[in-house]
Amino acid sequence: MEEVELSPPHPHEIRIKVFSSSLCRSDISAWESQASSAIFPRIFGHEASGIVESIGEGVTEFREGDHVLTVFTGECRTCRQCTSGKSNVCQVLGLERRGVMHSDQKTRFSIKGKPVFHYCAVSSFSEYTVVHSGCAVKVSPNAPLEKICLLSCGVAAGLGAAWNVAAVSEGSTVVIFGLGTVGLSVAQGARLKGASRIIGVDTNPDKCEKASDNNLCVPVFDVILLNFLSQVIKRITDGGADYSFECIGDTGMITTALQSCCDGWGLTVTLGVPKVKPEMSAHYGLLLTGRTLKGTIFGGWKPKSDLPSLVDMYMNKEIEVDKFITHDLPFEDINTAFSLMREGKCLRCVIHM
Ligand code: COD
Ligand code: ZN
Repeated sequence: MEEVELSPPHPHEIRIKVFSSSLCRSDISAWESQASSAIFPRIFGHEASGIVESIGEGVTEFREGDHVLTVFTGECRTCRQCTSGKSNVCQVLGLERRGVMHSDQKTRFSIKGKPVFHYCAVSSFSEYTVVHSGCAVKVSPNAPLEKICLLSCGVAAGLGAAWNVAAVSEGSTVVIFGLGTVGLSVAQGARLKGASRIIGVDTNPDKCEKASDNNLCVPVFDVILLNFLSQVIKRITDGGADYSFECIGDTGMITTALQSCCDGWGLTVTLGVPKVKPEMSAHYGLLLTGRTLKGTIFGGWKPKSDLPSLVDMYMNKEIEVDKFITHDLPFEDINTAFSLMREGKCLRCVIHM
């Protein structure tokens, strides 16, 4: 824990009093990944809710006191991607990887004049943060901020992968690799679209148990099956699933996911952010026989356009969020959240500022 200085919001930025921020696997992956070693010190956290504390010049859509969700991949609403109707990968405010603000490539945090870098343009493991106004979205003031923070990344990413990216159809078979919050949210999305069979694979028996307790999928504990995983899945799904999802963050599993779906129309969606080895390989025959591999960030949702309605769906009890919260922790115990996730003992830890 350190005292950090935070500048007022620059033009088109807002300063947010963070209310709650849940820990997502990619906070840990980015911390441990070799690729980001140059961007320290930095403040992680990107799955958060808060209240607007002040607004910069030119900001018209937010007012002090507005309830917001942060958005780790922004939406400018004017670039080629945003206006295409086909993509949520904004060219202006998309995923920020260098730890600086989109507008001037500088940081708003500092310690004794030395820059402290941002993460994914959000940095919510802090009492206050400054974000571009395109990297936050106003939500209903009636929604509980300590729950809906999960919609700012994990739960929405999983639901969107099933609904927007795969468009899971009624009666279909689905295999999900990795039963963390992201994988279980894919399962929830698939179930709501009427998938007839949802098989979940995880190496951690506790995660399998949580998945079956929540009645989200039929779990398979993959250590037992080791190298035969895709063969076993092919057998139990009559030649392969209609859809498979990689929610582990292991590029090696993309091959297994492709092998586990069927010839002709099998679709593999990969959501994981890998910690090591970003390259992937697969036999070309898997694609020649009609499979498709799709990647997605944030489940294809356009955050500003789509998140308010996901919050409303939660308020109307059409989607579940609460069951993914296994721990609530005060900010001073944030390191416990990191340990719990590293040890595979939690789904989401919500950290309260
Ligand atoms: N086989 C099966 N399961 C495995 C294996 C394996 N070889 N290795 C690990 N697992 C399991 C773990 O036991 C764990 O249960 C699960 O995989 C991963 O879950 P969590 O809880 O660690 O992680 P999540 O659910 O928070 O996130 C996982 C992703 C890997 C998908 C992560 O990259 C992510 O958060 N993506 C979010 C989507 C996105 O767009 N992110 C961009 C910035 S956040
Ligand atoms: Zn995340």
